Amino acid sequence: MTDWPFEPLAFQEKSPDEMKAAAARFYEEMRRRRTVRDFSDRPVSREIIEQALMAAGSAPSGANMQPWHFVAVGDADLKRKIRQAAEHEEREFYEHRASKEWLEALEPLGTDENKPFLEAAPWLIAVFLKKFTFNDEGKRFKNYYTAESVGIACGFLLTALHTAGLASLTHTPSPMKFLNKLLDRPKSERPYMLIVTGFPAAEAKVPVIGKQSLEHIATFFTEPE
Ligand code: IYR
Repeated sequence: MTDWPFEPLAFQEKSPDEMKAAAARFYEEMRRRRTVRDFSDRPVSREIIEQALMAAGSAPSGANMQPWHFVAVGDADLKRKIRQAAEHEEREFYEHRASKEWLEALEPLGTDENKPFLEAAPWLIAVFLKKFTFNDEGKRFKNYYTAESVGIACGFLLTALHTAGLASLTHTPSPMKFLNKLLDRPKSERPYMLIVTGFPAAEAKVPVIGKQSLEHIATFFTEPE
């Protein structure tokens, strides 16, 4: 048996009606979230970003190692440097690295190597995956299920930003190593995703794309009625 202290779970039970209503309300809220690529330069207070990052940091993780680090960039000069580096990699991607099949898959999204949103949006949040954690004495601890954990934290973050009334974009310039250098993060951290957030531009448009039906994405095995 573990000696680690345990405490009672602060579980908030809902009535069956409340459960149904809450589940439906959440779905309605989340299905309205769209990835936005046209951002306004309208400022967003640091406090909102901090709250969203705290929600992200509350995510479950392998052995509770919390293998993430978030760098929030609101500085215009740094955003410009990130844009320049990302566009450099993206130009390579669109002109050489991407397969024909990949470019065809991207066609409906209308993306290309130009990333003006990296300067226009008030905040860029670079998410780093920590393969190791170092304690105060510099001892190295391995983290577990890091990709799963950081993916979940990013899901929490996107949900928190949307709930706060912000638009967001998951941007994955590839490779992203330049983020370590520009943001002064150690080699033990792998850049995982660049999340762009702010208000959408007044004229922002999004592609007409659909989501698959429940029947398509899920299978149930239940007791016979
Ligand atoms: N990283 C490139 C290409 C790209 C790839 C996927 I998969 C997308 O869903 C969208 C874009 C870019 O950001 O343009």
